[in-house]
Amino acid sequence: MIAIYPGSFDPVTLGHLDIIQRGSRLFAQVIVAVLRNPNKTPLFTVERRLEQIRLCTKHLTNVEVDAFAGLTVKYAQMHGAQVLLRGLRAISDFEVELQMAHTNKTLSHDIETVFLATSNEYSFLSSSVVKEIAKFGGSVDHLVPPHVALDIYQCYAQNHP
Ligand code: COD
Repeated sequence: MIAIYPGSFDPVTLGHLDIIQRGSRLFAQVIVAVLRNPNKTPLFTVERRLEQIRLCTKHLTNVEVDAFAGLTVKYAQMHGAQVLLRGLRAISDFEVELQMAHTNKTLSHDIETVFLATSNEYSFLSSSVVKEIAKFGGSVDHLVPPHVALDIYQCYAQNHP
């Protein structure tokens, strides 16, 4: 079975990576799909995010990393995927994720959303938390892969000389 793991990944965190690793054990192929979203101003370009994710997933032979625009279910259909993989942290995630899963179900009946519960140690972790900490000069070494931490420090050093 092919699963799409769609998201913003701005930037990819150890929480995302945990879902990717566990998903890769459950599905024949996992495609991590980064949304090109013209309505948001991200910290990293889509191309940089693709590189960041590729670097930390290169040991997972059944994981691919790609960018997409438009509807996730259309992208999933184009790739013959049957599953949308998502992570769940808290009740707040549940409301948003359930709405998204139901919406996607109305768009394509054949595609199922599968949720993986966050691992305990990452239950608080989000890309926004990482950016907030880094913005105020804190360390994010324990929250993202090392090469992503370097990118983040560089980015904020440039923004705040
Ligand atoms: N532990 C476990 N899971 C986590 C963690 C963590 N620490 N951190 C994040 N996650 C999970 C999130 O819950 C989510 O499931 C996934 O990882 C990706 O998270 P983000 O924040 O990088 O990405 P999102 O949630 O902003 O992605 C939203 C989409 C891009 C998937 C969505 O907007 C979308 O599908 N857009 C395309 C348009 C579309 O199809 N719309 C119709 C559906 S509403």
